[in-house]
Amino acid sequence: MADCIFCKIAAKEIPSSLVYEDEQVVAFKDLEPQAPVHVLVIPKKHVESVLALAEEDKGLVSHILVDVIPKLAKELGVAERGFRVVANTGEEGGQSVKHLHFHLLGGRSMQWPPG
Ligand code: DGP
Repeated sequence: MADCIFCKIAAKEIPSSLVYEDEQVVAFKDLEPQAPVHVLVIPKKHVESVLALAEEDKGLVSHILVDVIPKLAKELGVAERGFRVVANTGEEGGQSVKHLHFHLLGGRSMQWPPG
């Protein structure tokens, strides 16, 4: 989608620190890391948010949550101690980039409730 920064990252039109890529997904380091490990996992296809997911995206979401995030958590060394997966959605959810993304955060103790 034109003017979507994450579409441009997925298309390699703007640089990022890529940590993973396959046909459906890319993962890259967050520009403003909030934890020692802070990676964003995004679909290559433009989907605005969790709310915009459709029936046809079930396989994509399951690929991200079942295959990609656990694999990355292990590779990045946070699987054993624990980590957090966050999909900020909409204005009050704190979503600033309108392209679906899953934050994978780890390497420190997380607090609850979130801010
Ligand atoms: P959210 O607030 O949930 O929409 O998270 C968006 C995240 O995206 C935020 O943590 C900062 C990150 N981000 C924004 N622009 C860029 C960029 O151009 N490159 C990278 N690597 N991260 C970005």
